Amino acid sequence: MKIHFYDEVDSTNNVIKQMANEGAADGTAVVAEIQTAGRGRLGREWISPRKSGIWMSFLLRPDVEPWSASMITIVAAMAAKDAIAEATGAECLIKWPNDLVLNGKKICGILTEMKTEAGRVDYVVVGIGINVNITAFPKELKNTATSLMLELGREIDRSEIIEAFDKAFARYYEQFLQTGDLSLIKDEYNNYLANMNNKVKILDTNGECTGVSKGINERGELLVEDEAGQLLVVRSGEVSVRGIYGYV
Ligand code: BT5
Repeated sequence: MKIHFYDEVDSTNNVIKQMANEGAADGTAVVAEIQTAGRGRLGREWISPRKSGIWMSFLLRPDVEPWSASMITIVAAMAAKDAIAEATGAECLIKWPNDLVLNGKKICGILTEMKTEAGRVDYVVVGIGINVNITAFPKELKNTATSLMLELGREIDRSEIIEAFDKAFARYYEQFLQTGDLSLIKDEYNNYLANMNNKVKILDTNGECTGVSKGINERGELLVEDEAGQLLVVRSGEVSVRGIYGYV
């Protein structure tokens, strides 16, 4: 990755998109100290206070079909999990598809966006937010969000995590490109999946249902066994999956 450092941006995903439209190369990355309009999925807000997190996006130009680009979120989640473990020793769990959790609270979120042209991927932007040295969250996030500092009780060097992420992502992304899917990654992902073999609730625009999480398949879809013993295939997108006892 070739990283460009910024002080303040609206959203690092926006900065990378602009660079992509101007012809930036695969592997271009942006890190900012603060985001004034950090985004989650579906236009939700991502709070990104100054100097206390990793607010980072990078550009990929894989030669893949649009449907497979969402798998890159899974690739990035694995890399972020490894990076945090390597730099701090903390073992996060993955909340499918795009969150990392530590001690039951969200510590990292991933926002993957793409541009297509003539049925092919023109580019993919992967945005990662890791709460590193945040000391307090707004009231509405207190029960669901946390930071490495709050969990580990010490200040963490952000650059070590970025460096470890760069290496881990290169390794997993290579595996993804080699097969065009997640067949080399899914078993390890499932080892770290929150609620694996537990009851989960799937919420989408049509309502909700419950079943037992059986982990992801090689396309990154979540398999959930319903009460009748049928396997449902849940695609990422406008769904969220929760354990039945709360946020995770
Ligand atoms: C995500 O969305 O989790 C994706 C977050 C991606 C953020 C990165 S930072 C760099 C890049 N630039 C951007 O503008 N974005 C990316 P989602 O699953 O929709 O979760 C959003 C929800 O998480 C919000 O509605 C809040 O409830 C909660 N939230 C907001 N800020 C948070 C934080 N810092 N830590 C934990 N939870 C947060």
